[in-house]
Amino acid sequence: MSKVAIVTDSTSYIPEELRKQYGITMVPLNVVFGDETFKEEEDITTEEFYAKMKETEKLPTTSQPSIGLFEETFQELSRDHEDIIVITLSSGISGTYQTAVAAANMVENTNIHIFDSEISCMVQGFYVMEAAKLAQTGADAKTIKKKLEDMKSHVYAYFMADDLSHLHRGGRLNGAQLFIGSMLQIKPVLHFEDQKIVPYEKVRTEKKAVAKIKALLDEHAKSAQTISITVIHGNAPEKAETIAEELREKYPQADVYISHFGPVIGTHLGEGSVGIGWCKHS
Ligand code: MYR
Repeated sequence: MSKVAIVTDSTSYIPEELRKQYGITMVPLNVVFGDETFKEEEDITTEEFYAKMKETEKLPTTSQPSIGLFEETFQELSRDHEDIIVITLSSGISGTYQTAVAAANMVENTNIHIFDSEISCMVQGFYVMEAAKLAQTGADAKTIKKKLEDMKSHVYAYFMADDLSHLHRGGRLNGAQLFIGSMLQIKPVLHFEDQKIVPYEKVRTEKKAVAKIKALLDEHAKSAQTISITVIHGNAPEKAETIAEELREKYPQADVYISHFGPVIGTHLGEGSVGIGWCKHS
């Protein structure tokens, strides 16, 4: 048992086997269909979610974990850990970070550190996995936090939403006012700036968006000795596999994974969305 417990929210979408192997505790966000609330990963799988999306007339919404759930999780972990490091999705798109901070203030006898990943999905997962691996080797909280801060300048993610109206409707698209009317019809490349989602480049088609994202990756991947890359998809595994295969061939030094936009993020991006995230190690 390591001294430092690692906690993440569900939107890092780290598979359960990996969470078990690395001792990662997951706190789920919720997806809400009408009057039914599902904790993602626990009450609804990604497959069930996308199937339900097709049947439903009223689109789902999402909500952050309750303060009580965070407090309960922290109380439990505080029994046998001196420190708890919590890695959340970006504070600019969800209240999860703030709720974790408020819950941490309710727990005594343990140092709780809340880290804003400023991103989400398996890219947030890069931070979580690194922290968990360090915790397992006995690293202390200060060392792990320093590593997480250092990683921020090496982590990138660009993505496109198949249907921008979901992001717009949920109020999670910033800086698009100037061309929002036309933009709902097109596939701009999106990214995070100051914790928020903003358009990076306005392109018309998915093909062009993916080509742009690959070009942005190339700037880093061609000079990297080691790089982790994740191709993220919203219920579009074939699309992701094609991109991943191409990247594996082009960058033999890279670890290329496929990951997904689960229920909460899928609610905001829609089915068919894709993204690429990477973390340059050297
Ligand atoms: C909540 O209700 O608190 C959750 C809100 C989640 C908003 C998600 C917006 C899309 C994020 C895309 C992340 C792409 C990462 C590569």
